[in-house]
Amino acid sequence: FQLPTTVSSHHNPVLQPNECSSTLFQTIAAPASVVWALVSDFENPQRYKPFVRSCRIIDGQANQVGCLRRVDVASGLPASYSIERLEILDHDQRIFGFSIVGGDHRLSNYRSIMSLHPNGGNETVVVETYVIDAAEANTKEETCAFVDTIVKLNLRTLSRVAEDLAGKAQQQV
Ligand code: A8S
Repeated sequence: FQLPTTVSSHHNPVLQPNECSSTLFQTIAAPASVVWALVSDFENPQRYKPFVRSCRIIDGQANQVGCLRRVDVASGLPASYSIERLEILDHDQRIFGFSIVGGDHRLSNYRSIMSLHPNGGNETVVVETYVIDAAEANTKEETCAFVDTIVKLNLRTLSRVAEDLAGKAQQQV
């Protein structure tokens, strides 16, 4: 898979010495429109993020850049909630970005960008790149390993939910 040059800067961030970053890929057997409907719904991350218990917009208008959501996560995690800002929502290029601006967790200065790429047939490649400050008591490797685990699980769940939706849509034809 060749990343289009139009989005390559999003996935090749310039890092400060205390930051770490990772890029994850997920191929999904569903059309980009179906995947995009899930990814771009800033108000409803629980549709594909298994740790999210509930979410509501707490400032600004839903799905307008700059709006804030409060995400409450499942018990058993090292945090209970997160405040997140919508940074990029580009429906033409299918690019979505958000940052974490508050909460009771230890993720500092987290931001993530996802881009969707139709891959022939009815397949979509999702590329997600995040940048985060290395947590105070942890190394960059530990911080990224923790975040990788969460993001990979989200992407795998996104794949399952989107494929499920695409399959159902086909049955209705
Ligand atoms: C995302 C990505 C991340 C979410 C993390 C990294 C989080 O929701 C969870 C556990 C935490 O300790 C931090 O795309 C926080 O949502 C599952 C509450 C922010």
